[in-house]
Amino acid sequence: MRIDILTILPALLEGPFSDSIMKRAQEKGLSEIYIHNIRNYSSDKHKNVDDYQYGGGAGMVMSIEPIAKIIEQLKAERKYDEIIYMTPDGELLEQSISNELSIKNNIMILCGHYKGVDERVREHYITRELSIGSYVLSGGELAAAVLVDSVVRLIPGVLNNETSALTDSFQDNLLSPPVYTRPPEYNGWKVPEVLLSGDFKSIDKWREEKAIERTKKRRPDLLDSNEN
Ligand code: 6GU
Repeated sequence: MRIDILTILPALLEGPFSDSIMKRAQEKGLSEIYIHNIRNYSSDKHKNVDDYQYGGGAGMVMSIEPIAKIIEQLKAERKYDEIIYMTPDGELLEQSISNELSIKNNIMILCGHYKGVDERVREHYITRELSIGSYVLSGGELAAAVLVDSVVRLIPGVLNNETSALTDSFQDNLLSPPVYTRPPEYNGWKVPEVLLSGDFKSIDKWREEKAIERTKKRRPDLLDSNEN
């Protein structure tokens, strides 16, 4: 999968993809991530990428021109399955959306800033708008990093069996059960007996019960959505 991210703050995206699973996915050739600095496409002599909004009001708006230029250029090179705009007023990101995106070939992601982007960009180029939660971030970059991480780890071959995405929280609308590792007792705090029993049928049953119990307590909304 190829992912192109358009941003005015490329430095914010240097870290998240250069370590751990995201790094390995790129090394294995399973994902290619390109960061494009929108400012490099500004024809303005001051390299401006924003302007005052028509009609007045506080806050700058990201201009259409440099964004259109880079989108047109990338679209001329290959077909994009989705051109996503990261914005707090977008559709709420859920595991099902990440699953859907993980089987695409080419995705473009535009990171919003200031008061947002000129509406004509959204009307004419954007195919999908996503938010990562009901709170406001300074820009779309951290949200884009969250989206890309959640998608790339689902690409077949990125995770090995031990870290398989199939057992993740949310994949079956359940939170994960508690986990333990050595030592079996620390400071008098014991690992549940059943996990040491070697009886895998009982262990599976215990894990399922705990997953349901935890979901009921912390995210009952997930159980409701199972019934739909
Ligand atoms: Cl996608 N962008 C911004 N700026 N804030 C957010 C968000 C996105 N999702 C949640 N808050």
